[in-house]
Amino acid sequence: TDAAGAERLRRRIADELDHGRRRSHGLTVEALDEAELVGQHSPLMSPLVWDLAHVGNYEEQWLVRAAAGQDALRPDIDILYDAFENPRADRVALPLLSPEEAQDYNARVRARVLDALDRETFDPGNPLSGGGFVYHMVIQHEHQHDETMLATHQLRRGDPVLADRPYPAVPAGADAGGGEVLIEAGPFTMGSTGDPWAYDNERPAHTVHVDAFHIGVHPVTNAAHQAFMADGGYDDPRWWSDAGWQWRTRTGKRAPAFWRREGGGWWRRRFGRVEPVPPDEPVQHVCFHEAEAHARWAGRRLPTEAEWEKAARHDPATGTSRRFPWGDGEPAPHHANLGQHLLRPAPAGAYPAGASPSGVQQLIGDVWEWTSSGFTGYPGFQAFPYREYSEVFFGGDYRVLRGGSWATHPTAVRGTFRNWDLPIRRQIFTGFRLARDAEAA
Ligand code: AVJ
Ligand code: FE
Repeated sequence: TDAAGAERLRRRIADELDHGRRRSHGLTVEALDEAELVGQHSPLMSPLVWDLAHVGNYEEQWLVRAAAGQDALRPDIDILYDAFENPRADRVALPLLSPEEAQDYNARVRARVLDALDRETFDPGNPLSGGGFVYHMVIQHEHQHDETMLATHQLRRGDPVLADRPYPAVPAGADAGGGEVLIEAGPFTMGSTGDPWAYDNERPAHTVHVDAFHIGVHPVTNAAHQAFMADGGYDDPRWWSDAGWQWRTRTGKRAPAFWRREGGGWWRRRFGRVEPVPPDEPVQHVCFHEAEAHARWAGRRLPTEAEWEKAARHDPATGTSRRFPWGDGEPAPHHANLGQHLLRPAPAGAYPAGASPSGVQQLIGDVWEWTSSGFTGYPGFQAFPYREYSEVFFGGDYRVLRGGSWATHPTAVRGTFRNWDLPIRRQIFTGFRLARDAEAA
């Protein structure tokens, strides 16, 4: 019945809200002392205590005020936690809530939300709460900030505070090189119209024709990127765009972020631990320019956003698009490396069960993948419920990232999910995959 469906959805939402908050606490008040929570670990990032109260303030604005129609608890702090009013580098100087005040505020907001949730009907005629949309938006928002907080942790100096776990067992016969597969020319359905988790920028579903192309079975590995480096790739302007070469010369970078060379090998710092760079893991912490240069050196290019989504979702047998590469079912641990279960990508070949119908692996999880596409609205795009989530970024100097990383929660990624960042950014958990045009028949 409808009543049973609404009750199931209320339970799911309450559970996911709780999981998100536990995760936020694990990255803040349970991990670090007050000085580290209020301090600035990098000018690229907010103090962690800002993210903590920002997710509570967002929840107040969307679930307490907009969805439940209640009066504001703390209208006075909206301005402090408005991302557009305060650039990240400036947030440390604001009169922010202390960690204790933030936890207390967030708990008061959450109590109001859970109380209102009991009466929620998810009326399909309500654009905000129909199907659970605005609750899903708030759940995803907290997990997106948790991933951002992990990037802050990675930039932080000092002893490790996050528990590490070893690799999962890589299935026997896994091929880390993986080769490439051909995706035949033809139309596919890009984006989604009815998904109650989809953000405005994923909508509406529309048909896109994609020419035939080849795409890598796996993301590019550390070993492959070291081959680019060993061949002088960072010093050869032939492989770089003008903007890329400017970045390369201005910054002097010649390796992914957090790498250093020592004793004839490459080492990396990962959440405060220094370890040899593992050859079979997808490379991460590379910016768009590095990805593009590597691809050109390899005689390849980055996939477009439409190519990436077709490789991930299109089922040639039925002509339909799936929610995930493996089907429409929710991500399970054997499908993909998601949810901060590991603090790292898994080796190439670790998730054969997550392959798309075309045989492309590790599209979801491990590392976000740079595409060659700028961030724009699909035909018929309508900003909802606010322009500042997506629309204000359209047409800027951003590149679309796809697929989520090991740090992305399963609720905050799917085959249609679109992320974006500036082409110089590399503190995020981002790698890339190679593609090329198919020869004309
Ligand atoms: C979609 C990851 C680019 O973190 O800037 C968080 C998500 N929007 N709060 C970001 C977001 C509002 C956004 N990205
Ligand atoms: Fe936010």
